[in-house]
Amino acid sequence: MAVASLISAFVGSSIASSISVAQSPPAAACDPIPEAFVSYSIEFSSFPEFAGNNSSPNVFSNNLLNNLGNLTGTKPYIRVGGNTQDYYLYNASLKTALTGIVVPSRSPDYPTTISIGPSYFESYNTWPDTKFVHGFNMGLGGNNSAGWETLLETVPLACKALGKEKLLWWEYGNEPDLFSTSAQGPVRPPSWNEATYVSQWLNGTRAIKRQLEKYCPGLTSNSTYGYLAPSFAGLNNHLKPVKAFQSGLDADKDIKIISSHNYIGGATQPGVTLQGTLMNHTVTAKSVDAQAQLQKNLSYLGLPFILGETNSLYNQGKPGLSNAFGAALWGIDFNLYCASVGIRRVHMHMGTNYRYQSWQPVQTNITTLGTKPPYYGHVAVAAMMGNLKKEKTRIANIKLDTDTEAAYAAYSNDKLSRVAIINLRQYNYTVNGTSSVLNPVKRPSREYTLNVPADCRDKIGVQRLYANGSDAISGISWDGLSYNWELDNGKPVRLHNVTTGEIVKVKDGTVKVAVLDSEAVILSFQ
Ligand SMILES: *[C@@H]1O[C@H](CO)[C@@H](O)[C@H](O)[C@H]1NC(C)=O
Ligand SMILES: *[C@@H]1O[C@H](CO)[C@@H](O)[C@H](O)[C@H]1NC(C)=O
Ligand SMILES: *[C@@H]1O[C@H](CO)[C@@H](O)[C@H](O)[C@H]1NC(C)=O
Ligand SMILES: *[C@@H]1O[C@H](CO)[C@@H](O)[C@H](O)[C@H]1NC(C)=O
Ligand SMILES: *[C@@H]1O[C@H](CO)[C@@H](O)[C@H](O)[C@H]1NC(C)=O
Ligand SMILES: *[C@@H]1O[C@H](CO)[C@@H](O)[C@H](O)[C@H]1NC(C)=O
Ligand SMILES: *[C@@H]1O[C@H](CO)[C@@H](O)[C@H](O)[C@H]1NC(C)=O
Ligand SMILES: *[C@@H]1O[C@H](CO)[C@@H](O)[C@H](O)[C@H]1NC(C)=O
Ligand SMILES: *[C@@H]1O[C@H](CO)[C@@H](O)[C@H](O)[C@H]1NC(C)=O
Ligand SMILES: *[C@@H]1O[C@H](CO)[C@@H](O)[C@H](O)[C@H]1NC(C)=O
Ligand SMILES: *[C@@H]1O[C@H](CO)[C@@H](O)[C@H](O)[C@H]1NC(C)=O
Ligand SMILES: CC(=O)N[C@H]1CO[C@H](CO)[C@@H](O)[C@@H]1O
Repeated sequence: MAVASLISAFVGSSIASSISVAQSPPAAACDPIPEAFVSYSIEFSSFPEFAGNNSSPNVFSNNLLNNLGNLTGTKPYIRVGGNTQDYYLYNASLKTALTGIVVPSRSPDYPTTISIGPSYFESYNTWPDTKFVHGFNMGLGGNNSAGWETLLETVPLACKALGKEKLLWWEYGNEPDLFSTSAQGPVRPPSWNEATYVSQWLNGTRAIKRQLEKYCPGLTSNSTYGYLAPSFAGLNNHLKPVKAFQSGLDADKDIKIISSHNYIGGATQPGVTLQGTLMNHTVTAKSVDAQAQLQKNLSYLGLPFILGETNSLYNQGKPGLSNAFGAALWGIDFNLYCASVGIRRVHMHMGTNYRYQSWQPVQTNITTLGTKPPYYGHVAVAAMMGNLKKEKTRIANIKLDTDTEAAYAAYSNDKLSRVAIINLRQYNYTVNGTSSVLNPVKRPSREYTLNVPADCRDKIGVQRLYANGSDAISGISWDGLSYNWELDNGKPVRLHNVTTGEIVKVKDGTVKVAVLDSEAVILSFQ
């Protein structure tokens, strides 16, 4: 068992803690983590900006995806969907990939009236070695004849663009549990329930299958045809996931993955703060534990369970929180905790100009083109996972006593390989909104003492995810590397002002490592 005891004692002004780490995976550890654990979900209407097209591929995005692929062995899987998945209509005469109308009262962040043209599907060509989930429109598909026409017309375009190589699975409908209550405008009457959802889902997916048989017959076998579902927004909305399955959602046995969506809270929800909501392991664990409960309730289906769309705060994130370094630290805790409870993959959601985005793919008059802090958290998660194609890796949470720190152990081929420590105590780099290293409060540091494997080297490598504070929105580095757009278009660049190659020495079977408030470290034992 990964029993961990934490003994805290004040040593001068810093706190020393000792963590005991089990040398082999806990008995209850989940199956090894499948490849592409670190994945993304991209808003349907933003996909052409993230990926570009045949004549103008978005190389910056591809570089960022490669960085993660180089760490874990597989580029992130991309789910193309989200709210706008249920708003688009197809227009064969449209010369551009997408046109949209933003109605601020419905949402200031994305269009709610959308046309896509044939060139939309070019965006599936720009990232080599990447697998996708394409989101079909159920919101309008099951609402009116134009929506139904769109469904029939987009199947051939999507299946030909993707083919066997690039297609992961399909999705029909985003968050249909909110179809009759959506704040962006309902697309179903109040009578909408699990039974009507299931009958319409079966009706739509059977039509997709018929189109595939006609236009992409190579994509209709059991190994190439299937869905993520039900992609509900929550566990307790108007429609419930367990009841949807009980009502026959998988009658055709074509659901390959159970997909659920998760947000920690809302961007405008009162009382949401960086320290109290995101940099708080108790809150993160509680949110993920509810998903793990759903996973357990649906385990009789024998299907993998993923978070097909997730991020910090719904409604595209809160400025100053979701786009700050503190959210990158939250992302490490969140992803590793998901891995530790057996969630098989996590798709972090993003769209152009979204506050919680990992990167902004194009320059707009709202958000600067560039790599954003949350991306750096995903790099740290990928580094903790290691190459998932080469090694069987399991992640275990190490229980600590306070909710402002978190620790995890990674076991590769059943051997302790790495430990991550995330110091979630908020340290502000700016004071009252004024950028300054003149913050009169010196940045505290905690010293952690860990036992190390008996056959371990006498020197342990330490990598740090660093920024000037939890409120920093730039100047982030992982192990001394920057992935910023302005340096080398998202490729890693070594910074000369950040220490790297740090080593701690083993003494009496233990190592000590200091972790600043608002910093994360990974120790590598092998
Ligand atoms: C489709 O796009 C063409 C070209 O932009 C436009 O003229 C036409 O009005 C559009 N049709 C619909 C139904 O929006
Ligand atoms: C491809 O992308 C470029 C840059 O955004 C754009 O100017 C061009 O119109 C796009 N081509 C098509 C066919 O949509
Ligand atoms: C059900 O499928 C039929 C075609 O088979 C289609 O005309 C109808 O619009 C679909 N209804 C819904 C609600 O999906
Ligand atoms: C279609 O959507 C409208 C709202 O835009 C809703 O009032 C109506 O009930 C929906 N119709 C069906 C058949 O779901
Ligand atoms: C269909 O494929 C799934 C994996 O996608 C597999 O678990 C299942 O056994 C297959 N079913 C049949 C009937 O081959
Ligand atoms: C973390 O969240 C828990 C549960 O909401 C709360 O009791 C605790 O005070 C929070 N801790 C911090 C440091 O905000
Ligand atoms: C799962 O089942 C437990 C026990 O019946 C129940 O308390 C919980 O609400 C369920 N959760 C979900 C999301 O279905
Ligand atoms: C920002 O850009 C959008 C189109 O991309 C445009 O509609 C809007 O007017 C611009 N706003 C300002 C303040 O320039
Ligand atoms: C950091 O800044 C936030 C937001 O301005 C503030 O609520 C918090 O008290 C500050 N924390 C510290 C430790 O100064
Ligand atoms: C920040 O603002 C608070 C309240 O407005 C004030 O008491 C404090 O002195 C300010 N701190 C600095 C360093 O300016
Ligand atoms: C290192 O330099 C980069 C710019 O090249 C800057 O953004 C970052 O804040 C610096 N980091 C430190 C720790 O000073
Ligand atoms: C597995 C993977 O994605 N590897 C990539 C690592 O990065 C290089 C470019 O630097 C790619 O060519 C590889 O495909």
